[in-house]
Amino acid sequence: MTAELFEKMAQSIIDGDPEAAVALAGEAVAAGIDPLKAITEGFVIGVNQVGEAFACGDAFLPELVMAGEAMKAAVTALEPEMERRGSERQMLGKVVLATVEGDIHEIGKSLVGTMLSASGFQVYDLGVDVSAAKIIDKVRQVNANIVAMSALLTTTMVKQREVIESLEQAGLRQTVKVMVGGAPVTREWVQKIGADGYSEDAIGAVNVAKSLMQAG
Ligand code: B1M
Repeated sequence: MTAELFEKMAQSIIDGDPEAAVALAGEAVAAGIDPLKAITEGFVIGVNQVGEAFACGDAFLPELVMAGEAMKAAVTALEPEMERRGSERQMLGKVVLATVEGDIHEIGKSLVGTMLSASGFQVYDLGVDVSAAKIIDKVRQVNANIVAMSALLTTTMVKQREVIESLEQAGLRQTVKVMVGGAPVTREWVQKIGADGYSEDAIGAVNVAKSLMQAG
């Protein structure tokens, strides 16, 4: 039953059908299925399939766009339930979150933001294609504890390093922790750019953010 629902979820993304995706998200919530499980075991399977097809030339940009739209609609529909399930309500810390400059992939970044805020962090989500200057302004404005940056392209990962360098130049690097993520990001990259934390997924991002707060 759940397996069948997950298959339909993946198919709704492959079909690029936001209405179907939202309806299936609603079914999952009504059935008491963990929304994050619905995303990772249902919808993400579909978006990965479209991504793979795109990479080998079996799918084209319109399909990628439609899959992205359907994926975004599904995650948006599941957000209230993810927020509702977040049990810890105390304020754990302030996080400035963004997808780096030149990169418009927003779904994973937003999922990380939802999980962080459901877990008790105050999240300032600056959106996508965000410059280092904007990130620094926000860090100053809200006195952030953590800068969290997503990058989905090998060509935009370098912007994560640029933000770290800008934080250093602005004299803020000692006061703020930096965590990074996104499909091309690896542990080696994290070490190379001198970030403080990294996670492969949204749940892991919450654990990393918590441990960075404890590290002081
Ligand atoms: Co793009 N795209 N895309 N795309 N796209 C990828 C990333 C790609 C791998 C597809 C492929 O070729 N197989 C490829 C990148 C290749 C590379 O650089 N190595 C690619 C490309 C090439 C492009 C364009 C250049 C295509 C073109 O125009 N020719 C273009 C670039 C535009 C730009 O940014 N300047 C482009 C555009 C798009 C769309 C706009 C059409 C759309 C995005 C829509 C949107 O976001 N609103 C899109 C999509 C949908 C994808 C794929 C298919 C799916 C991405 C996604 O949403 N995944 C993607 C292939 C793939 O990843 N399978 C692909 C689901 C999401 C939940 O996962 O974002 O990985 P993800 O986030 C995860 C983790 O990475 C992690 O947690 C999340 C949840 O588990 N995570 C963090 C993410 N951020 C984190 C931060 C953290 C911690 C964890 O701490 C701070």
